[in-house]
Amino acid sequence: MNIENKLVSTLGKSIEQATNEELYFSLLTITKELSSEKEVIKTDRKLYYISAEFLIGKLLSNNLINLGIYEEVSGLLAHNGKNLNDIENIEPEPSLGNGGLGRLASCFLDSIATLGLSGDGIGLNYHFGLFKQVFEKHKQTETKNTWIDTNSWLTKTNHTYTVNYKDFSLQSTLYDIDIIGYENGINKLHLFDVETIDESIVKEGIHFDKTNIAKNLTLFLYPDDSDEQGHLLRIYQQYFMVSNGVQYILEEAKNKGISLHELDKHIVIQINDTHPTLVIPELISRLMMEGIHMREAIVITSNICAYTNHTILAEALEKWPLRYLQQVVPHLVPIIEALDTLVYEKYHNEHLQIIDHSNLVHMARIDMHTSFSINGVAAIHTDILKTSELKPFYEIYPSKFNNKTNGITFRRWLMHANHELSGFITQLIGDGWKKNADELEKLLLYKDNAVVLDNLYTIKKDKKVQLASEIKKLEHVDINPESIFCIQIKRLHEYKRQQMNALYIINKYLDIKNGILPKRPITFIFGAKAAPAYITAKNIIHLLLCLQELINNDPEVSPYMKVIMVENYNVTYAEKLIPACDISEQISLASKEASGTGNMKFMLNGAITLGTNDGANVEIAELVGPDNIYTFGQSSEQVIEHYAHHDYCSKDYYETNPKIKRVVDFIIGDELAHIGDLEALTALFNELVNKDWFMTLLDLEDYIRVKDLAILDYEDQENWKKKMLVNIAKAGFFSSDRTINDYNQDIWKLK
Ligand code: 26V
Repeated sequence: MNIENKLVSTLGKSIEQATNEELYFSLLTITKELSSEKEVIKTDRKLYYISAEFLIGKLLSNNLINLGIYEEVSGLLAHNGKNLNDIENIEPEPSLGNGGLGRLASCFLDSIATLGLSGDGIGLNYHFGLFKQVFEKHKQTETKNTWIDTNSWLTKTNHTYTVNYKDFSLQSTLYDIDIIGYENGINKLHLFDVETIDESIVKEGIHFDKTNIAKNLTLFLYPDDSDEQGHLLRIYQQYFMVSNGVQYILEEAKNKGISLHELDKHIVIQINDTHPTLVIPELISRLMMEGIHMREAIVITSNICAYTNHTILAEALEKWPLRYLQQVVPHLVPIIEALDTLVYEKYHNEHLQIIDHSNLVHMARIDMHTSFSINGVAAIHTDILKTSELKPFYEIYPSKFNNKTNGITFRRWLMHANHELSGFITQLIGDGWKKNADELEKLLLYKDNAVVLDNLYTIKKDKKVQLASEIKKLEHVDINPESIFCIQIKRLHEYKRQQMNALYIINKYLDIKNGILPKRPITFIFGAKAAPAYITAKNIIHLLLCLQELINNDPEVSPYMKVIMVENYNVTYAEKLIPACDISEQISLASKEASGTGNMKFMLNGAITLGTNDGANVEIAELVGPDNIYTFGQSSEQVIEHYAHHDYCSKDYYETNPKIKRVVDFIIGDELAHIGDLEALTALFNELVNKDWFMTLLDLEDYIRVKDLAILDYEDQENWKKKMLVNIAKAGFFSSDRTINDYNQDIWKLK
């Protein structure tokens, strides 16, 4: 049956007569049906990618693209007076992730299936996801993000397992989402849930009774952990994920007739950061229940598990008090202790111990001792892991360490997010780049072709116009598509230094007030969620929203600059913001951003990076060359030295540099005090002047200098267009197909 007939028969009416909602649900049903007819991918070995986050984004368009029917469906709809974009608006976006780590996991699933590798995701089915961000009185508040309809991408399976905790057991339900490879077969994303979940216990905002595990387990991703109950709930969640995962994996292996003694020949488990670490003792424990001796179970598990590190921030490397584990999963404690004893017997070195002298269990250390691969996510990040953060481990396990520079799926971040650019590229160089991203380099042939360069610029302009209308609709702010769009979108964190961008904005505002006008208006766009308990991050959002109010309503200033912090930044918003960006803000304190992946998405869409020498920015700079990127700030070596010698003092910068003092003082000046909450602004001011752990003031002057330069260079349009082209042409390296190929060659060896 062709698609039109299928659609009409599912709708029970003509396409013309159907509402967008009816069309969305019919397309969902048909897409699920078509994917169920696809072959499940099989390779010699199978990968399980286990992760607390899968930030999948909306799936309709992507699935249509990967099924190869996007054009047909959008054409059919258009023919009947409907618009696929409007239909997509109906689809709710799940927030099953927080940021880069979760989005990376989703890009990986796309590439794994596209490359025809057998690899499933394992995670949790959070009913309200992370949270939905709502701005009230220039502050972030949180509410639940409902995304599960009766008809959704989830398919209930009949797999169910019992998960045993100390005092009770829970029964799981497994929901699957098909992961459709681009012009290939399918894999699965397995999301476990608990039958007894009770959505009605969420009262105000995101508050709920944290003690009732049977009712609350899968309500939220990263529930508040500012108290002991919150910590325990995280462990309950993590164990639920891994125990179900292991039971599923073992069931599948047994069904294939695999001997558990040889399990390591057939499967590999990639552990995405430390949240799934308990998969290690759980697998050992279950192998032992099957009659395998502990020593052998440890060896098999170590040969199966591989660990990816995504951060060097100490506070993000999980350490659980042993007594919490005793309270939640006492049966795993003897195994963790046994692993710890093995380390002690071999090394006698406290820096390597899994359980430290204050009885904290270092989750990453379990991963590193009991796996065959430890990887960082960008070249500089892996180097820092080896030479400083994880040095003692590198010394004992040098051959386990390897780098896998992150990547992004071009299906979502170019073909879907930017049909115009994607089509134009294909027109120029054919569509080989869709499967072999390196072919984008062919674009370099057009570096001096004025017509091509003009077309690129026109497409960028079109995307800016589209974004402006979206921002008008959603944020009720007018922005000028002729202005330069500087965009910083990512989780709110001090190390990412949104506050430094805010100080630049203050500087520009004061300049304009003093009659120093930019040649062309500038639009500063932000999108970011702050962890609900992270006060400084919330204060930075407050500052940005106050600046937005002040600047956009000042008739003297607003013709020259605007500030917009978009509400509830998510994948869908990113898909609209990224193609419209001129200057991509990647301004983390060097050494702190493991990789970044937004930087790659912007580059691919023809934005120019303004960044520090951090994470994947370093590799972007190597690829495009110094003329096609703006870098500034102190190096990671310098920053690491500052931390080692405790010699950075923000107050010195504040007191000795009048330019810096001027902008920092503005935070607590009258203008903002009229708009915002002086207490919150003062707290932020104090943080910057007296602490500034992530060294905002260290790089501020250089940031202002280089950003001003970039803004000036934008006026040399002919050159700017060339920079755009070079960035797109050199982005091929950042395809997640390349990353996954590397994982497969070096770690997974699936076929
Ligand atoms: C850690 C924790 C600790 C407990 C509280 C909740 C929570 C939430 C997330 C995390 C880990 C964050 C790690 C992360 O997202 N890292 C990002 O990974 C990206 C993909 O590799 C990388 O591009 C980013 O640079 C890195 O920040």
